[in-house]
Amino acid sequence: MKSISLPIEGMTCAACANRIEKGLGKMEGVGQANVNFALEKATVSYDPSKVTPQELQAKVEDLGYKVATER
Ligand code: 9UX
Repeated sequence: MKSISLPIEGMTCAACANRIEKGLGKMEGVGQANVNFALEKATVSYDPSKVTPQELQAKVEDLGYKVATER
């Protein structure tokens, strides 16, 4: 498992963080997904043979938020 930190933009209430956690957590190859609303940051452990950082980012965007940097 690798771990990545993604800066998230566009979360306007704490439930947003939960939505992202659930969405990422359901993905194939994702272990733990933690989203900190105050820090606007997602920390995700994932299996790089099953899922890529690009796919994690795409998921966040599907949910209606943005990842602040390209990865
Ligand atoms: Mo709060 Mo976030 O009502 O998508 S959950 S704004």
